[in-house]
Amino acid sequence: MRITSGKVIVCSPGRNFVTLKLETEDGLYGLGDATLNGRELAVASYLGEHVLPLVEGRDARRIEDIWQFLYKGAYWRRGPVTMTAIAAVDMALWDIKGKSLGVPVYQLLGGASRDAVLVYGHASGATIAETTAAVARYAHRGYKAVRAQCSVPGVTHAYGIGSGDHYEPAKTGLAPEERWSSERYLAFVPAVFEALRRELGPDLHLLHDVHHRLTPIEAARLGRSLEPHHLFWMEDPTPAEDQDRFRLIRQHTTTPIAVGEVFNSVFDCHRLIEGHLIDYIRATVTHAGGISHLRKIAALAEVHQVRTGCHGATDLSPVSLAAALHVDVSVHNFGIQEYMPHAPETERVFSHAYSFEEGTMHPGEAPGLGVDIDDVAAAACPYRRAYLPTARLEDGTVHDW
Ligand code: EZ4
Ligand code: CO
Repeated sequence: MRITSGKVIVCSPGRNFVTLKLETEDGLYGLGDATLNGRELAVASYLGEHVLPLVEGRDARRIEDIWQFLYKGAYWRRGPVTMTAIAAVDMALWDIKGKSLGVPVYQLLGGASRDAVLVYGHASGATIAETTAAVARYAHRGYKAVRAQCSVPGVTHAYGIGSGDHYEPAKTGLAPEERWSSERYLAFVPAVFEALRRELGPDLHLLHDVHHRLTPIEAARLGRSLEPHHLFWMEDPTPAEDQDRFRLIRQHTTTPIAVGEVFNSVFDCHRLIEGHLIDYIRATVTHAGGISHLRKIAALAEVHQVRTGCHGATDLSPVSLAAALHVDVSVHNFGIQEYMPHAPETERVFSHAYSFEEGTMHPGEAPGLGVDIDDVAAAACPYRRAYLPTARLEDGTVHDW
């Protein structure tokens, strides 16, 4: 079953997405998500200029062989641009294989390990009262797990504060530079979770995203101060370039640790996993080399009792969310899946078989990944340059956003 052509579709239905469509001589096609938020055209170019000429003519059934060929054959290994492009090819090939065999992809991954996939939603507010009301709205909609972010007094931009129940960090045009104070944040956050537990009780799973903004010792302090409010996890407490630094956080707190939405291979997290320094690995399909590579990360994690918690923000397209759900429902060591519903404009371009019910999701029973793209609707939404924000400390020093 030869791959006859590949098309890179760049569109902006509410936000930018890069989608790969691989077609075979049998008339089947598969979709892959190649969206790298704020760097979309770099991946589109890498795919179009370098990857697709190597893929056309190959046997679409040889998913692992094509993955290894694109990874090892580039000589220049890893990196988000390269791995996102490989991920898109891999997703499209799993989609094709599922369609050719008439089964949903999760059946090819060992079948379902659970009936449905626990997901968490994103709540935020300008004040503790607003944040509590936002979390309560999610609970009323059936969510069993909610991420809570709150504006910090004296900080002009805390991470993760949306308008209403919508949060979208990328901004059209050049990136805004935000100001940040870890001191003000650390002094304030425990009160947010104290109020949430007081108002909403012990049952709801509460999550929080630090977004890489603390030093290891600051993160240790935060984790310890949140212990009475028993979080499901504290996410990305510190940047993970030096994986061993997580040992310090681990030694100081029982608050569970999740990390890895920016990881792009098992080599970014094998020390974290083998050292039992984290509880959840957040790598996801699009940015970590596709279904094939994410499954290897999940397998290593399973050996060390680390569970999965795939990134699932709106900058991961419905193709990526579907692929994550097929992995989530099949791997034994699934933990939770992030879920931000896509904008109505996005839903008009991408139709999907996955569904949400009572705080859980299921990938559906459609053959392949179960997502389709409306090429005409996509073409009506041209790319618009957009960047993620950047951050500086109060004295002007560049900080992690
Ligand atoms: O900032 O997806 O947990 N979710 C997140 C996201 C990320 C964006 C970056 O592209 O941290 O909101
Ligand atoms: Co995050």
